[in-house]
Amino acid sequence: MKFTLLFLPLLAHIVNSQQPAIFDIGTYGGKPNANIDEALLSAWKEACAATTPSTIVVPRDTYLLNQVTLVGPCKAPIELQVQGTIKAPSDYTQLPDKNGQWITINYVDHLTISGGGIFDGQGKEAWTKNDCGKNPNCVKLPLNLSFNFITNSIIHDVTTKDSKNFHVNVIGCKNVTFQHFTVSAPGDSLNTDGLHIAKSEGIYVLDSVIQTGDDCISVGDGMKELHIERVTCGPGHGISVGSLGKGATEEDVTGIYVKNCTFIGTQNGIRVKTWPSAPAKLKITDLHYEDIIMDNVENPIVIDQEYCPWNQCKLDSPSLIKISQMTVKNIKGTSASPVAVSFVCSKTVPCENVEVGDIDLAYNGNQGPITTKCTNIKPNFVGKQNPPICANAAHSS
Ligand SMILES: *[C@@H]1O[C@H](CO)[C@@H](O)[C@H](O)[C@H]1NC(C)=O
Ligand SMILES: *[C@@H]1O[C@H](CO)[C@@H](O)[C@H](O)[C@H]1NC(C)=O
Ligand SMILES: CC(=O)N[C@H]1CO[C@H](CO)[C@@H](O)[C@@H]1O
Repeated sequence: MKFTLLFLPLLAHIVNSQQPAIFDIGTYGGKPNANIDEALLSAWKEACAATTPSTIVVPRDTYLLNQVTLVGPCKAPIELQVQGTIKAPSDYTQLPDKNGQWITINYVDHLTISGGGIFDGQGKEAWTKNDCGKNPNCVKLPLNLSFNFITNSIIHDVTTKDSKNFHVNVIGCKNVTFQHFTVSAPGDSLNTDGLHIAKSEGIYVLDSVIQTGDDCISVGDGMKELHIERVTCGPGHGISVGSLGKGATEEDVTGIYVKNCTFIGTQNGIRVKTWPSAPAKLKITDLHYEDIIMDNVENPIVIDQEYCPWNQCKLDSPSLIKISQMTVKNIKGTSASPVAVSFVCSKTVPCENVEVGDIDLAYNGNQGPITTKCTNIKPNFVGKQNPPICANAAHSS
């Protein structure tokens, strides 16, 4: 009798809170240290068809995965709980679809990815073959995790490691949060951007650590409302809007908020880059950078409208992209090069309404005094600037 009294309320609670149904990949033939492409696809198919919330579990072991595309829409919220490690083949020529990504998730509403596990791209071999910076006909390496048209979703407490190319690609998504998300790859791994986010709206990257060989977060065209808060970057190339302008059909970028972030030993801190001699006439507006710590960052604050790596373009016709409504406030720390701030704006469409306030950056090296570089920009200043910013602006073109 006592027993019943104790447990009735608990049972009622379980029924009421509608525990998600569990779809363990083991049930679908997924075994540790073996390939789980089919098991994961079968589990996804059933979980996605369920009319109540479902959770797919990849248990605390190591599994091998060649390539999967998980497609919605699903009938109810769906969670992919990765507790263990999912490993890519180290030889990327083994991938069934050479133009595809490693794990692609498309058209899902209310997706959760969680579990504390690792997506291991095993990129070490592929990085040695990546010459895409120099060779336009290079072999395109697959992305690790590709999210397309995902809405109202959260990806938290998982790690993506040693991707062969960008770690995460976010396109056409809306209201998606990455939290306690870890990206881990060596500083010398090629083209391994942490998150590349474009053509999306309402994306949040919070409380995350991104260590990689290329951009920590790169923002592509058509991005609206991106909030990056309490993210630590480094090694890597920093948080970058762009490069933009190369494609004639690119869309405007608006509402980028970077707050309470730390950059450790990165090549850049915050950066906006656009191509000269490029067709796109875009606007980049509402960029806000606040409360940021730079720890030994080579180029802490950069606008580069003459971005032209490997001499892939000509500098004679300026970028047609207009940068405006930008604030850069409370940036502290150390620069690893003497140029602490570099604002190189377009001669055709100068930067407008850029507000700079409370900069406190020191240079500890011996390549001369700390300086700033400013062309085609007249920032409004608030608070204190150390070093003085655009002090030589009268001489700039
Ligand atoms: C955004 O997504 C989260 C997570 O699914 C959800 O809780 C929230 O209600 C969504 N916000 C809006 C405005 O739909
Ligand atoms: C954000 O940065 C400000 C200024 O450095 C600091 O006062 C505040 O505590 C930080 N907030 C968080 C949540 O880290
Ligand atoms: C982003 C990325 O490159 N992901 C890698 C993750 O692992 C797969 C497995 O082949 C690699 O192919 C991907 O390149």
